[in-house]
Amino acid sequence: MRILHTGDWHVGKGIGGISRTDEHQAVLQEIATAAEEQAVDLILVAGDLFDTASPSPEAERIVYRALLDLGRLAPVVVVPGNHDNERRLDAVAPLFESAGVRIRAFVNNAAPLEITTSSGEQARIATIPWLSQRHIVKADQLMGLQAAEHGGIYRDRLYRIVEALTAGFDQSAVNLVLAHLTIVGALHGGGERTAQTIFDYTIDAGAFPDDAHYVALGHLHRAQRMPGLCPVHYCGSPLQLDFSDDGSEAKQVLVIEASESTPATVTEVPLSSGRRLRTLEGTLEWLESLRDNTGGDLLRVIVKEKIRVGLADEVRALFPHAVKVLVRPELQGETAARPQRSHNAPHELFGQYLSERDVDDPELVRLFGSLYEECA
Ligand SMILES: [Mn+2]
Repeated sequence: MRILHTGDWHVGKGIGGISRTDEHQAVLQEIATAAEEQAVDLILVAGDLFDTASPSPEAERIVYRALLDLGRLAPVVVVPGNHDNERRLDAVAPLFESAGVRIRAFVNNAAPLEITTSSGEQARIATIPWLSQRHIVKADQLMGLQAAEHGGIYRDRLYRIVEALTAGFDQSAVNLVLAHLTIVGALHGGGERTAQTIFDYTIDAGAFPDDAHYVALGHLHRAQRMPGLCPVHYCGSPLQLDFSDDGSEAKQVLVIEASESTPATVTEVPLSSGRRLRTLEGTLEWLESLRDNTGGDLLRVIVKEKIRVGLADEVRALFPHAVKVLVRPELQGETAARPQRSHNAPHELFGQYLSERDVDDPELVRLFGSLYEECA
């Protein structure tokens, strides 16, 4: 059985006010092409299809189109991520069912999904959508598990849910887990919500049993294998979503080959539709030397110059497609202890302010002086 693992699409996410709709459409098309070329029997989508809980109609159109395209190639199984609105996905689940797409929005019983592929092989899939602290107790109760009486923490509960969902794994099927969660020790790729990847919300990769053929994870945007008793993989996001993703890791989907009696082999299939997100940093002279070298990249430009009025505009003129221009960001937004200022005249205060910010612009000082004269 060949299985395609993707997730963390984040459709609807732009960057610095620039839409990435075209890239999302292209990369989802590329994923469908990969699924077709690899002749996969099953497709797993590991959450964060959307970037927000109330996506635009455009984002919905792109995601629904992609799911329908994938559903024509092989059975598709979807769990919501922390960015998705699970109730909204649950609402359209019956419509997608008829198109070969199973959306498993909630943990509401201990039965894994059983799918017979077109080649007649059996897949058994334990599905675990993103479970917030708020919802995990409810999921626990719905499954009839013995909730810890007091102070049971997220990790313990999630552990028990994994245990219950995988209890039926045996030799009669390819046993899979599809989940949106954080594993202890996993590396961020960029663009994740920090509040939802903190320590309390993590579980150990060892929670997944050795009779699982493969664990398909979403949530972290960097593709990586986690050490566990069975193959546990994040597929990563298909686009670089944030400048904190330095682009050093290739974007990809994973294709898994497994049978009831053989362990999984995992192959990376690279994706190339996304534009590269790059950070350029240096003096104006250095940046000028790079201006014809940036292709279609989405740029963050960090300028290392003494600050003066119009500097950022000069840089924007050099790089009309720059998403962000930051002039000496290390000097911005500082709230450290400030010097005593209460007895200084306005022009002295302004002078102090400029020198703290490493601004060297006599014209600005002159302008301040004349404006102050006018108002005083
Ligand atoms: Mn995500």
